[in-house]
Amino acid sequence: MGSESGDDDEKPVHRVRISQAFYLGKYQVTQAQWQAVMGDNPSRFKGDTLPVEQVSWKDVQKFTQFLNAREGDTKYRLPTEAEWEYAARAGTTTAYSFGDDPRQLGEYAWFGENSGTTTHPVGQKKPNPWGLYDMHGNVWERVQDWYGPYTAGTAVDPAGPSSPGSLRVFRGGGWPFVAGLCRSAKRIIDTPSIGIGTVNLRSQRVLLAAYGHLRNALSHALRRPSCQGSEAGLRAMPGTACTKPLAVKTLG
Ligand SMILES: [Ca+2]
Repeated sequence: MGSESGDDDEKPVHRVRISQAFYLGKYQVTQAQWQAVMGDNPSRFKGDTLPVEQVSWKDVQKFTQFLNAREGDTKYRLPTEAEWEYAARAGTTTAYSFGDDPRQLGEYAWFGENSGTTTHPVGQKKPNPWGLYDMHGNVWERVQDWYGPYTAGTAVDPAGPSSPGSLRVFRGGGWPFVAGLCRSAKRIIDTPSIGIGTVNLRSQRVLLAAYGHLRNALSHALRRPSCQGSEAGLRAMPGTACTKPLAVKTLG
């Protein structure tokens, strides 16, 4: 996890073990899905198949609470930052999941050079090696952790600072960003001042992780006329199973 050639807060590169299997949304949560669960749509750029944005970390907690309540379970949550990077890298150690050459980024991501200063429907660009879309662009993704420094040595299921902080972190590139800000290891700090006058920097997506049979659960939860055909399309990551832990996987 992390990058020695990246920014200071991406160091030190360290090994991470993700001990429990989990499912992750193949696509960003769309506005139709958000609307079906929450009954509102705060997004700046409107469209059923566009990723939802303008949602706070607390908004996302409510979203997952509602989903969990429907299922009578606790399986839905945001991924941790480590889980996010594990999924984004998909076994790679390069700057992007397709390699190190930013000239290829346009094949995989909507970012500053090709977005036309707007978000785009989910899943239009090439996925990463594990079939996850928009991991390098379109809109940012929220993670569950507080923002904090990395430490050396192997970490098992790291979940960020143990005590509450004041900052969250975004991952996963975005439509206004230059290529260097869309790398797998890049961390964007969510400070209260970032969003002022810079609406794009408030854009983020919801990418849910869950334990258990998320595909069926979320499909069931979102099966409404308003979002037919736009269910999350969740998939298990290769090598994972919902009933047993992952084999040891490492990053960086
Ligand atoms: Ca993204």
